[in-house]
Amino acid sequence: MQPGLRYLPGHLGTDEQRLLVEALRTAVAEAPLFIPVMPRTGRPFTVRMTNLGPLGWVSDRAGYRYQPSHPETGRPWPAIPDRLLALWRAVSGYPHDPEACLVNFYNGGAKMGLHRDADEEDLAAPVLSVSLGDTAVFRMGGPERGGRTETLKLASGDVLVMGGSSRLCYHGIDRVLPGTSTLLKDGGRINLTLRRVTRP
Ligand code: MD6
Ligand code: FE
Repeated sequence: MQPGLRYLPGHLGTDEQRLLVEALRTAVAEAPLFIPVMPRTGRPFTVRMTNLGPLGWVSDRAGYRYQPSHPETGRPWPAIPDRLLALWRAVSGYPHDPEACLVNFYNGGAKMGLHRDADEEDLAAPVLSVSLGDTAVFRMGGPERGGRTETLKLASGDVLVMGGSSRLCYHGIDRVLPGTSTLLKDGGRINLTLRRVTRP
């Protein structure tokens, strides 16, 4: 494993996972999932997204960026639930709160190509990821595209902290394994990534 990568399997119990899903349902009613498109080409992502917090990550033909409002409703993103802030304070090792929580929803054949999370000004803060629902095959590489990679299965309740020298490593989701969790009534997977965006 890359230095600075911390994998906390089963960190969240099933009751905590259910409460998080409940909070997310409320948030998604206010800030609906949307289908982002790739910069320049306009090719749609296979995941659907929304955000929580003062800033949200979006991708459209103009590029990747953080912005304070939902691209379709124009309304501010809903707040990050307290239980997610508590998780960040407990495990991030970073003294300031996150400003963005990206919500990715995978169903059907959704996946996420290899990428780096590099749109944040504050790269000293880790990115904290929470997996809910069906298990995903997560691919982790190194700092260069095309290097050696390894896979890790991320199950419901697993937490991954990408900090230190892993913070800018390539990673992605090869696929989601259907029927591996009963947390979400209609199946699929939710991934939450908590990020500090600005330098405090
Ligand atoms: C996912 N995760 O698990 C995609 N990014 O669906 C990410 O892209 C990610 O897990 C930064 C840090 C941790 C992650
Ligand atoms: Fe990422």
